[in-house]
Amino acid sequence: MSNSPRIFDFAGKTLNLSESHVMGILNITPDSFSDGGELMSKNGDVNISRVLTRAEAMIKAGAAILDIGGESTRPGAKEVSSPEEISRVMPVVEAISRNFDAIISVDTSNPELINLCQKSGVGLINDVRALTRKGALEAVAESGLPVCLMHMQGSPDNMQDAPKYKNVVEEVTVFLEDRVKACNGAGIGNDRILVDPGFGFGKTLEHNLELLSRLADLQRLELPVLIGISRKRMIGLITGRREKDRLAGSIAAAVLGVMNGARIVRTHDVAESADALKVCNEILKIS
Ligand code: 7PM
Repeated sequence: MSNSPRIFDFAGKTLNLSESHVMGILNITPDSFSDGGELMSKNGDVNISRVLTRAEAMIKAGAAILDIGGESTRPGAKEVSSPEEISRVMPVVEAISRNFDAIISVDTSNPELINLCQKSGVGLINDVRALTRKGALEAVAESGLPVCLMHMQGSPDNMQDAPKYKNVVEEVTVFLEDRVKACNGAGIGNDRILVDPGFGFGKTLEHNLELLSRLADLQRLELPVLIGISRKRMIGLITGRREKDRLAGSIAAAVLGVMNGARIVRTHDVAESADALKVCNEILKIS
């Protein structure tokens, strides 16, 4: 964990990943009432002016990246059609790209959406399926965009049924290693890849704790690590709190993650996370 500058290029916008940064979550789905639900009206239309207000607040609060998602990956969530996902995400991408200069990440597994991202000011494809959907690897390769590869055991509709590992840290690392090789084979260089252990995606509380405790083992991949723990069930199980009351627990987990090597933290609570990461960054600088 060196403190020498480590510049990552998000399609023209750069971040120094020797420090940690906040990625703010913008969910454009009708079911995520605790955060993004109100960004869509009942009839399914995206409320662009509300999205822009939320985006601006996140940027002012310190988000370096905004992660825009139109598909719910909650356990048991219904799959969204490709045209529906595109009609949720693209107007938001275009509006944010026109109005702000934060890095735009698109949370998708859909090659048709990935194809539209290159010319729309997007800086990162964030895929919880690690480019395993047919055509996704080729679409990212062709786009020239960087990608975040996330580990998941199973699929969103069955992943929490009975997650099982012999050694969760090892299996997650090997999976990510294999997906990095697949990317390299398709022409996506390591300078365009981030990795994410996928907290809550086919993992029990114990698996999540082991991953967080040994997150530094992922440094074996020599790639920047992104984590998403914000308000997740693991925080609820530990603290006994409902989703909206999981801020303190989420911050503790984020800080532990950064001190174990994570450099991008995906979160609903940008202002609080940005303050916490400023403290982490000062410690990283002197260690
Ligand atoms: C249940 C599971 C409910 C997951 C909600 C979620 C991540 C992500 C999401 C993550 C990356 C949520 C999520 N989580 N992308 N997308 N890493 N890279 O909390 O951990 O929003 S969806």
